[in-house]
Amino acid sequence: MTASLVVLAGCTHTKPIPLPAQSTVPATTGETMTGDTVNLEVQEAVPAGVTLVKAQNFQFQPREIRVKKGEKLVMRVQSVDGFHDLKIDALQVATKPLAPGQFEDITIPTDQIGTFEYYCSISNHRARGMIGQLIVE
Ligand SMILES: [Cu+2]
Repeated sequence: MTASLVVLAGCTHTKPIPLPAQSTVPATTGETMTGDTVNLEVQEAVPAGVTLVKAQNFQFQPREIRVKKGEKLVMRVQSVDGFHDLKIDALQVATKPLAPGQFEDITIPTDQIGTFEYYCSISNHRARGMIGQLIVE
């Protein structure tokens, strides 16, 4: 009995001063976070200097890319749905076949002025509209 009283006494001695019942700090926790500000951006950030080219059934986005001669051009070819690739025969560049969601960065030589067709070489995709133009000017 005596021992417990001593312990309680010790406790009360070191007990922190209770906060006043009326706190002046507004209780905002949870109150200002109810708005639905969910970021629906699904795309990964494309690094600066990289041109995103989306490949889907059955088109490329964009269908036309213009660059100045000698300008650095890296195309990030990303499949949105289905299997696709991107080839430019005249410049001897190509990606591997890309599964949905996959991408590949390819560096395009731009030392030649001209219009170069890019296309998807998978199945009959080219005939179905998977073509675009790279214009180096
Ligand atoms: Cu394709």
